[in-house]
Amino acid sequence: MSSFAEDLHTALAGPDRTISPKYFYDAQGSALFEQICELPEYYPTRTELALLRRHAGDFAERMGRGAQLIEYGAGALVKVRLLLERAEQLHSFVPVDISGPHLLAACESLQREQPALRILPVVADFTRMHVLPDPPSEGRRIGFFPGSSIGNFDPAEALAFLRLLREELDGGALLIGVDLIKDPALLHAAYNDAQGVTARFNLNLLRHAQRALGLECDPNGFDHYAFYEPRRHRIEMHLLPRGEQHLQLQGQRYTLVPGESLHTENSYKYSVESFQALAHEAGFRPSAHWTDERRWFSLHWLEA
Ligand code: AVI
Repeated sequence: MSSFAEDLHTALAGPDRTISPKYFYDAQGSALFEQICELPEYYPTRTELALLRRHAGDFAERMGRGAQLIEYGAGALVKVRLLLERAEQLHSFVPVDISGPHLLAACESLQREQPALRILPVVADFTRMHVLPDPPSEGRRIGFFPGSSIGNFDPAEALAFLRLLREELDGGALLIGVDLIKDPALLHAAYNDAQGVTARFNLNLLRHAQRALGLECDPNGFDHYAFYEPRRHRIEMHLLPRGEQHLQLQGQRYTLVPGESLHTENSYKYSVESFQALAHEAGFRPSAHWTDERRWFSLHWLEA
Protein backbone atom coordinates (compact mmCIF):
# COMPACT_ATOMS: atom_id res chain seq x y z
CA MET A 1 0.00 0.00 0.00
CA SER A 2 1.46 3.38 -0.91
CA SER A 3 1.97 5.97 1.80
CA PHE A 4 1.34 9.71 1.97
CA ALA A 5 5.10 10.35 1.67
CA GLU A 6 5.52 8.10 -1.38
CA ASP A 7 2.45 9.54 -3.07
CA LEU A 8 3.58 13.10 -2.41
CA HIS A 9 7.10 12.40 -3.77
CA THR A 10 5.52 10.97 -6.93
CA ALA A 11 3.17 13.94 -7.30
CA LEU A 12 5.90 16.53 -6.77
CA ALA A 13 8.32 14.82 -9.14
CA GLY A 14 5.78 15.02 -11.98
CA PRO A 15 4.86 14.74 -14.77
CA ASP A 16 1.29 14.06 -13.54
CA ARG A 17 1.43 16.07 -10.31
CA THR A 18 -1.73 14.40 -9.09
CA ILE A 19 -2.36 13.25 -5.54
CA SER A 20 -5.29 11.43 -3.96
CA PRO A 21 -7.90 13.63 -2.23
CA LYS A 22 -7.85 11.19 0.70
CA TYR A 23 -4.88 13.19 2.02
CA PHE A 24 -7.11 16.19 2.73
CA TYR A 25 -8.54 14.42 5.72
CA ASP A 26 -6.44 14.79 8.83
CA ALA A 27 -8.27 16.23 11.87
CA GLN A 28 -8.08 19.78 10.47
CA GLY A 29 -9.16 18.67 7.00
CA SER A 30 -12.13 16.74 8.39
CA ALA A 31 -13.17 19.79 10.43
CA LEU A 32 -12.89 21.98 7.31
CA PHE A 33 -14.99 19.49 5.35
CA GLU A 34 -17.67 19.68 8.05
CA GLN A 35 -17.65 23.48 7.59
CA ILE A 36 -17.98 23.03 3.82
CA CYS A 37 -21.13 20.95 4.40
CA GLU A 38 -22.71 23.95 6.17
CA LEU A 39 -21.84 26.52 3.47
CA PRO A 40 -24.73 28.21 1.68
CA GLU A 41 -23.14 27.40 -1.70
CA TYR A 42 -22.46 23.72 -0.93
CA TYR A 43 -25.88 22.21 -1.72
CA PRO A 44 -25.06 18.43 -1.71
CA THR A 45 -25.21 17.80 2.03
CA ARG A 46 -28.48 19.54 2.78
CA THR A 47 -30.13 18.28 -0.41
CA GLU A 48 -29.20 14.69 0.40
CA LEU A 49 -30.30 15.03 4.02
CA ALA A 50 -33.70 16.30 2.88
CA LEU A 51 -34.06 13.31 0.53
CA LEU A 52 -33.08 10.88 3.28
CA ARG A 53 -35.64 12.44 5.62
CA ARG A 54 -38.39 12.49 3.04
CA HIS A 55 -37.99 8.86 1.98
CA ALA A 56 -36.81 7.23 5.21
CA GLY A 57 -39.97 5.09 5.41
CA ASP A 58 -39.43 3.79 1.89
CA PHE A 59 -35.80 2.86 2.63
CA ALA A 60 -36.81 1.01 5.81
CA GLU A 61 -39.37 -0.99 3.86
CA ARG A 62 -36.85 -1.88 1.17
CA MET A 63 -34.27 -2.93 3.76
CA GLY A 64 -36.68 -5.42 5.29
CA ARG A 65 -36.46 -7.02 8.71
CA GLY A 66 -33.26 -8.21 10.29
CA ALA A 67 -30.90 -6.43 7.87
CA GLN A 68 -27.24 -5.71 8.48
CA LEU A 69 -26.65 -2.07 7.56
CA ILE A 70 -23.07 -1.29 6.47
CA GLU A 71 -21.98 2.33 6.08
CA TYR A 72 -18.81 2.93 4.05
CA GLY A 73 -16.73 5.92 5.18
CA ALA A 74 -19.04 6.39 8.14
CA GLY A 75 -17.57 9.58 9.67
CA ALA A 76 -19.76 11.21 12.32
CA LEU A 77 -22.80 8.94 11.68
CA VAL A 78 -25.11 11.89 11.01
CA LYS A 79 -26.95 10.74 7.88
CA VAL A 80 -27.27 7.10 8.85
CA ARG A 81 -29.28 8.06 11.96
CA LEU A 82 -32.15 8.86 9.60
CA LEU A 83 -32.10 5.25 8.40
CA LEU A 84 -31.51 3.74 11.82
CA GLU A 85 -34.50 5.56 13.33
CA ARG A 86 -36.86 3.83 10.91
CA ALA A 87 -35.19 0.46 10.28
CA GLU A 88 -37.10 -2.57 11.56
CA GLN A 89 -35.27 -4.87 13.94
CA LEU A 90 -31.84 -4.44 12.45
CA HIS A 91 -29.52 -7.39 12.85
CA SER A 92 -26.56 -5.02 13.23
CA PHE A 93 -25.04 -1.75 12.11
CA VAL A 94 -21.49 -1.94 10.70
CA PRO A 95 -19.84 1.47 10.25
CA VAL A 96 -16.56 1.26 8.29
CA ASP A 97 -14.10 4.14 8.61
CA ILE A 98 -10.35 4.63 8.49
CA SER A 99 -10.19 6.96 11.48
CA GLY A 100 -10.43 4.64 14.52
CA PRO A 101 -10.71 7.20 17.33
CA HIS A 102 -13.37 9.24 15.52
CA LEU A 103 -15.36 6.17 14.59
CA LEU A 104 -15.32 4.76 18.11
CA ALA A 105 -16.33 8.11 19.64
CA ALA A 106 -19.23 8.41 17.17
CA CYS A 107 -20.30 4.81 17.94
CA GLU A 108 -20.31 5.47 21.68
CA SER A 109 -22.65 8.40 21.35
CA LEU A 110 -24.94 6.44 18.99
CA GLN A 111 -24.97 3.53 21.43
CA ARG A 112 -26.12 5.85 24.21
CA GLU A 113 -29.04 6.96 22.02
CA GLN A 114 -29.90 3.48 20.82
CA PRO A 115 -28.88 1.00 23.55
CA ALA A 116 -30.54 -1.96 21.81
CA LEU A 117 -28.67 -1.50 18.52
CA ARG A 118 -25.84 -3.95 17.85
CA ILE A 119 -22.98 -1.77 16.54
CA LEU A 120 -19.99 -3.57 15.03
CA PRO A 121 -17.43 -0.92 13.96
CA VAL A 122 -14.75 -1.81 11.42
CA VAL A 123 -11.65 0.39 11.25
CA ALA A 124 -10.48 0.09 7.63
CA ASP A 125 -9.86 1.98 4.41
CA PHE A 126 -13.28 1.51 2.85
CA THR A 127 -11.90 1.55 -0.70
CA ARG A 128 -10.13 -1.77 -0.10
CA MET A 129 -11.26 -5.31 0.63
CA HIS A 130 -12.96 -5.38 4.01
CA VAL A 131 -13.09 -7.95 6.72
CA LEU A 132 -16.72 -7.67 7.77
CA PRO A 133 -18.66 -9.41 10.49
CA ASP A 134 -20.71 -12.38 9.24
CA PRO A 135 -23.89 -11.51 7.35
CA PRO A 136 -27.20 -12.19 9.12
CA SER A 137 -28.71 -15.63 8.61
CA GLU A 138 -32.21 -14.21 7.98
CA GLY A 139 -31.97 -10.61 6.71
CA ARG A 140 -29.91 -9.01 3.95
CA ARG A 141 -26.79 -6.86 3.90
CA ILE A 142 -27.62 -3.28 2.95
CA GLY A 143 -24.77 -0.93 2.04
CA PHE A 144 -25.01 2.83 2.56
CA PHE A 145 -22.61 5.18 0.78
CA PRO A 146 -23.90 8.76 1.00
CA GLY A 147 -22.34 12.15 0.22
CA SER A 148 -21.49 11.49 -3.43
CA SER A 149 -18.08 10.30 -2.31
CA ILE A 150 -18.28 7.99 -5.34
CA GLY A 151 -17.66 11.20 -7.33
CA ASN A 152 -14.13 11.46 -5.93
CA PHE A 153 -13.15 8.21 -7.69
CA ASP A 154 -12.26 8.32 -11.36
CA PRO A 155 -14.63 6.20 -13.48
CA ALA A 156 -12.40 3.09 -13.49
CA GLU A 157 -11.91 3.27 -9.72
CA ALA A 158 -15.63 3.85 -9.21
CA LEU A 159 -16.39 0.75 -11.25
CA ALA A 160 -13.87 -1.36 -9.30
CA PHE A 161 -15.23 -0.08 -5.99
CA LEU A 162 -18.84 -0.76 -6.97
CA ARG A 163 -17.84 -4.28 -8.04
CA LEU A 164 -16.30 -4.83 -4.61
CA LEU A 165 -19.53 -3.68 -2.94
CA ARG A 166 -21.63 -5.77 -5.26
CA GLU A 167 -19.79 -8.90 -4.07
CA GLU A 168 -19.82 -7.91 -0.45
CA LEU A 169 -23.56 -7.16 -0.53
CA ASP A 170 -24.50 -10.21 -2.60
CA GLY A 171 -28.25 -10.77 -2.29
CA GLY A 172 -28.71 -7.41 -0.55
CA ALA A 173 -28.69 -3.84 -1.83
CA LEU A 174 -26.84 -0.53 -1.85
CA LEU A 175 -28.26 2.93 -1.12
CA ILE A 176 -25.88 5.49 -2.60
CA GLY A 177 -25.86 9.28 -2.96
CA VAL A 178 -24.75 10.73 -6.29
CA ASP A 179 -24.35 14.39 -7.22
CA LEU A 180 -25.93 15.30 -10.56
CA ILE A 181 -24.72 17.25 -13.60
CA LYS A 182 -26.10 20.78 -13.42
CA ASP A 183 -25.51 24.39 -14.39
CA PRO A 184 -21.73 24.89 -14.14
CA ALA A 185 -22.31 28.22 -12.38
CA LEU A 186 -23.87 26.39 -9.41
CA LEU A 187 -21.01 23.90 -9.34
CA HIS A 188 -18.46 26.66 -9.61
CA ALA A 189 -20.00 28.45 -6.63
CA ALA A 190 -20.12 25.25 -4.55
CA TYR A 191 -16.36 24.73 -4.95
CA ASN A 192 -15.37 28.42 -4.78
CA ASP A 193 -17.31 29.58 -1.74
CA ALA A 194 -17.28 33.23 -0.74
CA GLN A 195 -15.83 32.52 2.72
CA GLY A 196 -12.84 30.66 1.28
CA VAL A 197 -13.42 27.48 3.30
CA THR A 198 -12.93 25.23 0.25
CA ALA A 199 -9.68 27.08 -0.49
CA ARG A 200 -8.46 26.35 3.06
CA PHE A 201 -9.58 22.73 2.68
CA ASN A 202 -7.55 22.41 -0.54
CA LEU A 203 -4.47 24.11 0.96
CA ASN A 204 -4.77 21.82 3.97
CA LEU A 205 -3.22 19.09 1.84
CA LEU A 206 0.10 20.95 2.08
CA ARG A 207 -0.45 21.83 5.75
CA HIS A 208 -1.24 18.19 6.51
CA ALA A 209 2.05 17.20 4.80
CA GLN A 210 3.89 19.82 6.84
CA ARG A 211 2.50 18.40 10.08
CA ALA A 212 2.69 14.71 9.22
CA LEU A 213 5.80 14.49 7.05
CA GLY A 214 7.77 17.63 7.86
CA LEU A 215 7.27 18.96 4.32
CA GLU A 216 8.97 22.33 3.96
CA CYS A 217 6.98 24.73 1.81
CA ASP A 218 4.97 27.94 1.97
CA PRO A 219 1.27 27.09 1.58
CA ASN A 220 0.57 30.82 1.19
CA GLY A 221 2.52 30.65 -2.06
CA PHE A 222 -0.29 28.56 -3.61
CA ASP A 223 -3.76 29.48 -4.87
CA HIS A 224 -6.87 27.34 -4.72
CA TYR A 225 -8.20 26.75 -8.24
CA ALA A 226 -11.41 24.82 -8.91
CA PHE A 227 -13.36 24.66 -12.15
CA TYR A 228 -15.91 22.49 -13.92
CA GLU A 229 -14.67 20.42 -16.86
CA PRO A 230 -17.88 19.93 -18.89
CA ARG A 231 -16.66 17.06 -21.08
CA ARG A 232 -15.58 14.90 -18.20
CA HIS A 233 -18.43 16.10 -16.02
CA ARG A 234 -16.13 16.85 -13.14
CA ILE A 235 -14.95 19.58 -10.85
CA GLU A 236 -11.16 19.66 -10.78
CA MET A 237 -9.34 21.14 -7.83
CA HIS A 238 -5.74 22.26 -8.14
CA LEU A 239 -3.13 24.13 -6.14
CA LEU A 240 -1.41 26.70 -8.33
CA PRO A 241 2.04 27.99 -7.42
CA ARG A 242 2.12 31.77 -7.27
CA GLY A 243 5.61 32.35 -8.60
CA GLU A 244 8.38 29.78 -8.21
CA GLN A 245 7.75 27.56 -5.16
CA HIS A 246 10.44 25.50 -3.46
CA LEU A 247 9.45 22.45 -1.48
CA GLN A 248 11.53 19.95 0.42
CA LEU A 249 10.31 16.51 1.45
CA GLN A 250 12.58 14.14 3.39
CA GLY A 251 15.71 15.75 2.01
CA GLN A 252 14.45 15.80 -1.57
CA ARG A 253 13.99 19.24 -3.16
CA TYR A 254 11.29 20.12 -5.66
CA THR A 255 10.44 23.31 -7.51
CA LEU A 256 7.03 24.13 -8.90
CA VAL A 257 6.71 27.02 -11.31
CA PRO A 258 3.55 28.75 -12.53
CA GLY A 259 1.87 26.41 -15.00
CA GLU A 260 2.74 23.31 -12.98
CA SER A 261 -0.34 22.76 -10.85
CA LEU A 262 -0.75 20.14 -8.17
CA HIS A 263 -4.01 18.33 -8.99
CA THR A 264 -5.66 17.49 -5.67
CA GLU A 265 -9.21 16.33 -6.40
CA ASN A 266 -11.80 15.40 -8.99
CA SER A 267 -15.47 15.43 -8.14
CA TYR A 268 -17.43 13.67 -10.88
CA LYS A 269 -21.06 14.50 -11.53
CA TYR A 270 -23.42 12.00 -13.15
CA SER A 271 -26.81 11.95 -14.81
CA VAL A 272 -29.28 9.45 -13.34
CA GLU A 273 -28.82 7.37 -16.49
CA SER A 274 -25.02 7.50 -16.59
CA PHE A 275 -24.81 6.45 -12.96
CA GLN A 276 -27.29 3.63 -13.45
CA ALA A 277 -25.24 2.43 -16.42
CA LEU A 278 -22.10 2.37 -14.24
CA ALA A 279 -23.93 0.50 -11.47
CA HIS A 280 -25.26 -1.98 -14.01
CA GLU A 281 -21.76 -2.56 -15.36
CA ALA A 282 -20.63 -3.32 -11.81
CA GLY A 283 -23.29 -6.03 -11.58
CA PHE A 284 -26.03 -4.16 -9.68
CA ARG A 285 -29.64 -3.90 -10.72
CA PRO A 286 -30.78 -0.27 -10.29
CA SER A 287 -34.30 -0.56 -8.93
CA ALA A 288 -35.26 2.96 -7.77
CA HIS A 289 -33.92 6.50 -7.52
CA TRP A 290 -35.01 9.71 -5.88
CA THR A 291 -34.07 13.30 -6.67
CA ASP A 292 -35.02 16.72 -5.29
CA GLU A 293 -37.32 19.06 -7.27
CA ARG A 294 -34.34 20.88 -8.80
CA ARG A 295 -32.67 17.59 -9.77
CA TRP A 296 -29.42 18.62 -8.11
CA PHE A 297 -28.77 15.40 -6.20
CA SER A 298 -29.86 11.77 -6.42
CA LEU A 299 -30.15 8.70 -4.21
CA HIS A 300 -30.12 5.27 -5.86
CA TRP A 301 -31.31 1.92 -4.65
CA LEU A 302 -29.24 -0.79 -6.31
CA GLU A 303 -30.04 -4.47 -5.85
CA ALA A 304 -26.94 -6.64 -5.50
C1 AVI B 1 -16.30 14.33 -0.06
N1 AVI B 1 -16.64 14.81 -1.40
C2 AVI B 1 -17.86 14.18 -1.88
C3 AVI B 1 -16.63 16.26 -1.55
C4 AVI B 1 -17.01 16.66 -3.01
O1 AVI B 1 -17.89 17.50 -3.15
O2 AVI B 1 -16.44 16.11 -3.93
C5 AVI B 1 -15.28 16.86 -1.20
C6 AVI B 1 -15.19 18.34 -1.45
N2 AVI B 1 -14.25 18.94 -2.14
C7 AVI B 1 -14.46 20.24 -2.15
N3 AVI B 1 -15.58 20.48 -1.52
C8 AVI B 1 -16.06 19.30 -1.06
